[in-house]
Amino acid sequence: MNVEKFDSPFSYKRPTATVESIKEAIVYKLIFLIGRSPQEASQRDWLNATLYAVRDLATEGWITSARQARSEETRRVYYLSMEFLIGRTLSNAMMAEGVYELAKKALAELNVNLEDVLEKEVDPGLGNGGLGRLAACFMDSIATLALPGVGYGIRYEYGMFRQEIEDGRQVEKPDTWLDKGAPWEFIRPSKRHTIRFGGTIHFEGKKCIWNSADEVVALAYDQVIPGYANDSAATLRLWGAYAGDRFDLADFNRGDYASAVHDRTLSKNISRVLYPDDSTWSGRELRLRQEYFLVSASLQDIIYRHKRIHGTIENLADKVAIHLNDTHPALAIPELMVILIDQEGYEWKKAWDMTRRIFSYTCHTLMSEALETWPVEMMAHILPRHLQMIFEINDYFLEYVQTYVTTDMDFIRRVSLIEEGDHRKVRMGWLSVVGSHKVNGVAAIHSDLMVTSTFADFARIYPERFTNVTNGITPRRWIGVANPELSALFDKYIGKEWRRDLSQLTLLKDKIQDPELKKSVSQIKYNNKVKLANYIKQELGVEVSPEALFDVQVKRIHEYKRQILNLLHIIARYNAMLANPEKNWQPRVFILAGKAASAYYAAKQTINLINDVAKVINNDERLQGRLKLVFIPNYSVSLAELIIPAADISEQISLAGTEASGTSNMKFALNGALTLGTLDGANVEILDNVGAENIFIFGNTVEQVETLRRNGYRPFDYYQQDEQLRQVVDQIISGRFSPNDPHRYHQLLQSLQYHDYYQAFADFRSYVEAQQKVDEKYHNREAWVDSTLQNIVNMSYFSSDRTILEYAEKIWKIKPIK
Ligand code: 26Q
Repeated sequence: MNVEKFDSPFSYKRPTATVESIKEAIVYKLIFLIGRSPQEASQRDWLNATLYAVRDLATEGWITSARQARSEETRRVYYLSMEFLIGRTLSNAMMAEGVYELAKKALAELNVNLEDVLEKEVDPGLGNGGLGRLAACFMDSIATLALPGVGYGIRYEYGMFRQEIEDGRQVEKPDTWLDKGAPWEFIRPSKRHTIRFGGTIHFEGKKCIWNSADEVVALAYDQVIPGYANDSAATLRLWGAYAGDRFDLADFNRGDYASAVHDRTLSKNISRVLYPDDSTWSGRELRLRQEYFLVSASLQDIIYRHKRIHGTIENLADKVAIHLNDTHPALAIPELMVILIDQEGYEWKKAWDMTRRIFSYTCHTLMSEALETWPVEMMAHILPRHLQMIFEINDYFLEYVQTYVTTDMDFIRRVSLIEEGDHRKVRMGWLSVVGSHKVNGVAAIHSDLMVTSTFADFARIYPERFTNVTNGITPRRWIGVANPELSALFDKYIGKEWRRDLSQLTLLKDKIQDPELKKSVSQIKYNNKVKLANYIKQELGVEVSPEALFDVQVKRIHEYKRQILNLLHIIARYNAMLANPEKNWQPRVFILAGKAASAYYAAKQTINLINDVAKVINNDERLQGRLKLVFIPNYSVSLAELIIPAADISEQISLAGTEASGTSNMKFALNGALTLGTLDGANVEILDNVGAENIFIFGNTVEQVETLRRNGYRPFDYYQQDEQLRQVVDQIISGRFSPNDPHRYHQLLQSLQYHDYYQAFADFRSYVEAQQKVDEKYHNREAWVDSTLQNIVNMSYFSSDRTILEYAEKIWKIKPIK
């Protein structure tokens, strides 16, 4: 017994990290928490027992770092995000606590294999893609840097759908991740807030009164985010919706207990399901309710905690920073105004000054069609007081513009928070800019484009407000967990510090010509490819050779990401191989994965086409196995951990100016894949860091894309003039890959021939040429491994620790907990 961590008079048995104590802890959890004997325990029981044992190790540091932060009364950041794609937690937590090997031994002594058990852990899909995964990497960095920060999100009962492929087509199945229990959660029954919706407002003098119509209760579920080897942890608090104590009393009194209870279950709809990325914004009432649910619960929580620590909210803006992960939680701006004015009695101008000091906002897109707007009518119905507040903010803002910037009515109309027209809409992006003191893009090129395109008018009004913070990824998960062999190699050459300080990778630069190191790096890549090949064989029944070049494109399926361009080249290569079968073709495996939003027809067609083409290619014996194409179903964080370390080529081929940053591009390069990409998003900065000899850049630049668009882009001309392209397109249209349904891709291809909004045809030739350079380079395996290493050692800039430190210093103004 000892009492190191908490003041007396308490004493408790601290969990310790030895094989013996971990083994004891696992068995204890198994028997007393799970209620199973070691003889009867299933793999899942062992998983949960291990998880509880490891959770204990992180919990003490978590509680003490939270207490420490409270006692320092320091400024904190609250990261509001509709998505957190945290992935599996156990192996990451074991590494953070430094007990991976110990736990492995402990389990082995119990005749249990750790790796088998890890595979049983669910991977909660509480996000769509990049934005959600970024939030998870940020939480990991906040914890590791011991920064005072809390993440707030929604505990969706159903996360991102499970993707199955039936007959080549995507089928969505519910993701029932909670069915197996959620052993890492701490439920906080006392942390509950009431969220109000609907009803009416009226003024009593100057005071606005909101009589809401419905109420829902938000209940907190906390998750420990352990910092790496620092005895500290951050909190991710996810809100679940409940009916609270309210019954429909009318029903109840009528004796209709069943309907009264039925009504309660309707309340839970709010946190029922994650919305799949709509790609273009389409307003849905439930989504608006979800966004407000997150915002209202989180702000009540923030203010409650602030008052408990400081006893006043007078200093709120000194102590609280709230970050908006895209516009999805932007209602927090009017919400705080409503709290300060209606509840706390602040005068308008003072409340507005506080609000703007508190908020900052990250924009994750450039495509104007993806900017969030809400019909005024819908908002009036669900959030009448907030709509009223937005109108007030708009009046105040437009008056400022007219006084200090311009009286040009066109300009005023463009920057108004309300889009006028038959169906008036609230512009959430504009609201976020106006209500924040800092606005950032997520890669240099994206932030530059923000101030010249989407937000150009606002950059004129508030030039000092806009800034860039290039995205990053956590090395703990994307090397440590995902690539244990590469981690061990780093440990051997430069020690373990790189996990906490990725700039240590530069130490490898001196050793880059070490033949031993080169050999190991290529052996590790090979081993990772074997693992992936085995998975492909097991899941898809397709044989792929780890000797082949693995060319990988994994991400959400979107037209702007241009999976179709990838496919056009694959078919062109197929044709070329058949035309010249004797040539010494570099064997290749093309690997694609990703989900299409369920209502996104073109994206679903793309998946269908990939699978149709795969069927033809993989069964064509004339190729002698030198070309393979596989679509791996149900892309997720855990699949990314398997696929990315096995890649030789990372496809980052979005149309220049469309991918805000990308983050998988960073994960690939850090794991030694060479990028084949356009000058888009963070590819530009990857090029700067790894050097032009170690990356394959192709395609039109942003300027060329714009010129083409301005001058009337005619994809049909490219189709006519490029024989190889024409052949491919004709084949798809003629049903070569869908003989039983020859018209299947008419529409998809027609839209390419006549519109091709993302200019795939324009970049086709340049892409094919770049792919030839890839082959040539791979032929010289020495040169390839050199480039692989150059990629790895030059990626330290892309650590999310660097990213988070920039946010902490430039935007949030927060410092580490002592
Ligand atoms: C829209 C309408 C209704 C419901 C949901 C949505 C929705 C959901 C998710 C809209 C957008 C998203 C996600 C966007 C996203 O992931 N953006 C990516 O963010 C990454 C992190 O900054 C960038 O690296 C990527 O470039 C960007 O595409």
